[in-house]
This record gives sequence, C-alpha cells and structure tokens, in this order.
Amino acid sequence: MTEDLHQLAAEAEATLHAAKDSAALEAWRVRYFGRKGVLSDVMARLSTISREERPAYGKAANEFRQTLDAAFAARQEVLRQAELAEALAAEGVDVTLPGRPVSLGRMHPSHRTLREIYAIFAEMGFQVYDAPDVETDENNFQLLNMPPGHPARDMWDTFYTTTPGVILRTHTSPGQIRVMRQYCPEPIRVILPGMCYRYEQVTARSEMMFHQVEALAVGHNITMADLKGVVISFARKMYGEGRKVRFRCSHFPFTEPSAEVDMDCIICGGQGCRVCKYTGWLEIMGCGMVHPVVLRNGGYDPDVYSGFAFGMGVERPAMLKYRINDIRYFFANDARFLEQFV
Ligand code: 2NM
Repeated sequence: MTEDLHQLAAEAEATLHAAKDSAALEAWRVRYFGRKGVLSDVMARLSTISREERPAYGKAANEFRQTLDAAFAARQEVLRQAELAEALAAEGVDVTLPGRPVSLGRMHPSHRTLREIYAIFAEMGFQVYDAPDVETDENNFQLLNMPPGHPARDMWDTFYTTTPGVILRTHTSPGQIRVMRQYCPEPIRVILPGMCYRYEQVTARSEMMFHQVEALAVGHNITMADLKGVVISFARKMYGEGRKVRFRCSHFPFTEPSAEVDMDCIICGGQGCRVCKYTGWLEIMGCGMVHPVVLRNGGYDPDVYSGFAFGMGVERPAMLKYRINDIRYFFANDARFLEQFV
C-alpha cells in the first residue's frame, strides 16, 4: 500500500514538472487536490484498510500530501517567475536607458515685457497693485464716469457672468478705483498690470484677452507736466534713449484733458513703413489727468487733489520688440512659440 503512494507521488511530481504554464498547473491542481482528485481518493482509502495497517498507511498518506503540497508550491513559484520574466521581456523596458529630459520652460513674452515695465516704473517710485479680473459693472464703468447707457460703453463689449452686474474687466482701470478707495487721502503712485477681456473679433492684431498696464499718480499739485515727464522717461527706457514722443489730443471718459501718445516708429525710425502705416509714428498709450468725478469716486476731493493716469497694452509692444507678427500666438499655448524666448 505505501509503495503505491511512493509510486503515485513520483508520477505526480513528473506530471507537475511537465506543466509549463499556469493553465497546466491549474489542471494539475484540480487533478490532485480537487474534490474528486487523487489526494481525496488516497484519504478515502484509509477507511477501507485493516486496523493493523492503518497507522502506517495514515502516516504515508500524510507524507504524500506534504510532498504534493511542497512540490506544487515550488512549481507555482517557478512558473510565476518564468511568466514574469517573459512579460518583462515582452514589454521591453530597458531600465539602462537614460531618462527623458525634463524641459525647463521659458518666460512667456508677455510676462517678460511686464517685468521690463515693472522695473522702469519701480525706478520712478511706482508700486505694483494687483486687482481682480472679475469686476463689478460699477467699478468697470459707472465709477469711471460711464453711467449705464453712456455711449463710451460701446467701445468695450465684455464677458458677463450669470450674476447680474458682475463682469470680466475690459481694462485695468476699475483697479484704480480700488487703489484710491484703499489709500485715500494718502498720495498714490501705482501701476496696475493684468489681464483684460473684450468681446471682439479675433485677428492677427487683436485678441479677446490681453494684458494692460495702467499707471496712476494722485497727490497735491500733480500736473500735466508730471504726466509728460513720466511718459517720456518711460518710453525712452522701454524703447531707446533717442525716441521722439508726441502727445495728441484725445478723449476718455475718465480723464480730462486726455491725450494719445505716439513715438517714432521703431521699425523704420520714422521713415514710414507697413507697421506704422507710413505715418512714421506708433501709438503706444493713452493718458490724461484723472477726471474730477473719478477722483471724487475714489474718495479724493478734486479741489485739493489732482492726478494723472495712463494705460497701455503689453502684447503689442512685445510684438514690436520681439518681431511677433500675430497676437494670437501669445495665448495659443504652442511650445514652439514659447521656446523662442530665452
Ligand atoms: C488709459 C488711458 C487714459 C486711466 C484712467 C484711470 C483712472 F481710473 F485713474 F481714471 N485709470 N486709467 C486711463 C487713462 C487709461 O488707457 C488707455
């Protein structure tokens, strides 16, 4: 009887060794360990055996089970390792390859231009003031001397939120109201940079979002001469010391008087070219003395205080400086564009 078990164990180990994958291993497991399997037969035989032979048979049957258990576990591990090795080879991961380089990213040309602007104004004592992109109609229009229905509002269609009276700012000027209300009656010298939004046709020259920088100075005895001095210094630091600058009469609802500022074309030096439309001049900003109504809305008595303000785009100067011929590149998020600016 016990010889039979040795024989059976030898067979089991031979067939186990022949199992080359997990499916064959599973078939073997069912054949030997299953409910109607060989082991279960061997155990059932115990009851048919004479009392004298039973202890020896029982011992042998237990050894048989232990032999099968150990052999199965060993074979299972061998196959698991083999299948893992095969899968790794098939996936072809070569861990000795060098890693992919992490790209460093570059300064966006808008921000590079903004930083140049900050540096120039910092030298003249202007602080940067951050104001929100999401604004009230009141700050964006009404307090800047454009009540509902004012024709000047036609110049700026904007994006509306589902909350009545809450919009995306069309210029950074609503931030000026915030600055004035926060600091009055102190004198102010600030610049307000930031994204502005206008609901407009997108072309090579105009986008629905763009950066603007506005400057504001409020205090005693501030005159148009201060405005001109700051604007001319800025233009020469930004675009070159020899620049010619001219002021043209204009109109804004929030300044009085108002002017448009031009400088000689940096592309042709004033000779006339496509960029300056053969005028020799490029418009670089709008400016003026803060309107008394706006000063009062900011908390300053216009009989005691005066101020100047101006505003400029950021992407157009960046286009001139870096010879970019389409404004849509700025927010297209194409790395090939961004990689060109160190
Ligand atoms: C411009 C042109 C002219 C301006 C005026 C003010 C305020 F709020 F102080 F009155 N902020 N910005 C202003 C004046 C902006 O941008 C083309």
